Amino acid sequence: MQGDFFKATTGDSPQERAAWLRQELNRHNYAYYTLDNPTIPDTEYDRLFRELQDIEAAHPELVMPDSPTHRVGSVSSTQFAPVTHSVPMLSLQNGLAEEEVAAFDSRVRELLGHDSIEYEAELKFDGLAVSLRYEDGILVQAATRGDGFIGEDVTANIRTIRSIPLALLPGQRPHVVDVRGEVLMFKPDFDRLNEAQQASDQKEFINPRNAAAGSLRQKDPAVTAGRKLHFFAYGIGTLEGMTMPQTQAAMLDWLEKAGLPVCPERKVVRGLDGLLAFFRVIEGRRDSLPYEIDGLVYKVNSLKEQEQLGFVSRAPRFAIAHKFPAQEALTRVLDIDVQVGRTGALTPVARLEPVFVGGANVTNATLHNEDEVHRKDIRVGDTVIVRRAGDVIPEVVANVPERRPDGTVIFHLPAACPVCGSPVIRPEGETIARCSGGWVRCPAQKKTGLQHFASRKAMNIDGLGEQLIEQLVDKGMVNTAADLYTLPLADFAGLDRMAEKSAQNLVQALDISKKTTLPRFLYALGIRHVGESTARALAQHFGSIDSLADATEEQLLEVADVGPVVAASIKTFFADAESRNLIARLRENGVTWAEQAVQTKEEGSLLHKTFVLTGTLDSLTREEAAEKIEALGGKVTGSVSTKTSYLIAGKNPGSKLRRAEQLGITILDEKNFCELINHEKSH
Ligand code: 9MJ
Repeated sequence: MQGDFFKATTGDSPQERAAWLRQELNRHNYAYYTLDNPTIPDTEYDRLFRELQDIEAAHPELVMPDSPTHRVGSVSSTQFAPVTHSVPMLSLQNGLAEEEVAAFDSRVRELLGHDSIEYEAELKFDGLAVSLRYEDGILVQAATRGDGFIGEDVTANIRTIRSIPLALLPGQRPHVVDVRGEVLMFKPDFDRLNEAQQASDQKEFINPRNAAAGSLRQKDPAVTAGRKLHFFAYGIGTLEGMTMPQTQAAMLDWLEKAGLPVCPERKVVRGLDGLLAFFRVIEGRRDSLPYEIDGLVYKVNSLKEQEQLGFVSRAPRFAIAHKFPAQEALTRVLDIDVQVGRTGALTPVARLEPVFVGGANVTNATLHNEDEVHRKDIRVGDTVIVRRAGDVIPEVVANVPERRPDGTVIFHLPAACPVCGSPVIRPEGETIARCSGGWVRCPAQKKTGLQHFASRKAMNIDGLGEQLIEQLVDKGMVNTAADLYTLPLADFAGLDRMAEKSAQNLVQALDISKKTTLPRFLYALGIRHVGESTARALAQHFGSIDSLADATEEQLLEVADVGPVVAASIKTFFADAESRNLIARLRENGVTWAEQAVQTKEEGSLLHKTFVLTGTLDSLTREEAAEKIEALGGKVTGSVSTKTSYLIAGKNPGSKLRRAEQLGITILDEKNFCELINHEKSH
């Protein structure tokens, strides 16, 4: 769709198209590099750029002196003094697919006349390329890449970056060295910066790269100093007074030895297979890296061979960037729907023209809440930047104001629930608006509430999914969770796409689910703010549902992790006759759980110990492990931090294991963990 969309705005002849592309690309260049305010995602820019390159290749007469294909990077602004790079800072050829990397490898093999090539593989940082000049070991100048030949003097700002040494280490001080690398902003610093921008009503940055660029190109170095920037070195331009190392790997080792930050995630590998294997390792770790990368860079390791290979037009022949699928793309908002969640929360959702981003087709993206829609000013008809990174749900990052059609209207949530028509209420000072119908009147809340009730960590009713619940509610067969346990087999068998056998299985699953635990039951009730871990804490503290139901606010506040908001929510839930009635009916229909031993806050041999679980355990599920820890007074959290006491690592552990290793946290395998629990139990 994107191609057609853009084509529709221009003429058809190659000449007209090329002129339009030049104008567009120059405009985007200006917005990107000079204003630090990109108007389109990189992928879209690259697409337009490649289209212009193709037209110019087919029609050399159309090549114009102002063509952006003649530049490596940007137009310099007048804010900073120009710096001419003594060795140009070139860009890299891009490989988006394995075939392109394979073609690169065979080209290199052919040109060098070897069967297999030694490469140095490194990460491709998504930041801003700079060149740092050290004379006799002292940082004397720092420049951005600019157009590759002339950059901008950003020395004062670069000096504020703490990881950049102002002097190289003694003994490693050549007469002149230009260090090439990337200035970047780490993800947590980016999040903090945007929170601060939002709090002070300033424009947020679209991604860490733009934030890094915007921060580096500040007139006032004090502003740059306030933004946490980092630097990774990956190359050398000019070098005088020292012999150049013989390989890329040795060059990086030397840079490190001289006191410059070099990313440890790098590897010398052999051949295409070696490159692709390292690519897959890094791909798997990408989301747990604290900074953004957009791919890997492969460089022929021998510098002599690099020289032999030389350059083609704008890029070296000895290197290629193997890029991940883009995480941002451009598409159009077809509509803004409003979804009603389990607790009645109304969430605006953008329905999008389908777009391939982050390795998947995206058709919807959450807009979170009404304030967020207004802050980003997203309207139906807008062209927007959508982002889908890792496992994160797709998000609308920003709109592209220039592409807004006439006649768009500001979005507002409806005054009545779109599902049940009950009034929508948004209390003063809250961002979330809710349907006031509750699960009794609002089928949307009823359905999502039942889905939650049946979910794996709640009553774990195997086979009772979204579509079945939809039918059960719509046909009026189920009104509350208690009704699930009274339906005869024949009723289930009569539903769409429900064979006799699946109906039998479902009845059996319902039967099995009746025997549950108090924490699961409490969690299944869907009390607002009572997640799995709070449910476990409440069960341990009160021991029975009746004492919890009768607890005063003071008693509730005695439970670790229960604050005034949670306490109020629990009180409200049990004050409602509907809730008490539901619990009574579930019990009448056979839902039971074992009595739970009451554990007070002061008891438990694992008190004040914090555990994190990763990977799969053989003898018990993660929920069971968590129950055991909490039964002994310990706490289970989701992420590793300096406060973590133990990491329990099962089979196929995730990135948490590496983080725990980095922080020096005690790591237990399943056997150690069971020993710890049994030991503590017997004391
Ligand atoms: C990035 N962006 O991380 C190069 N790069 O080498 C790395 N860029 C590069 N190397 C030669 N790791 C030109 C650009």
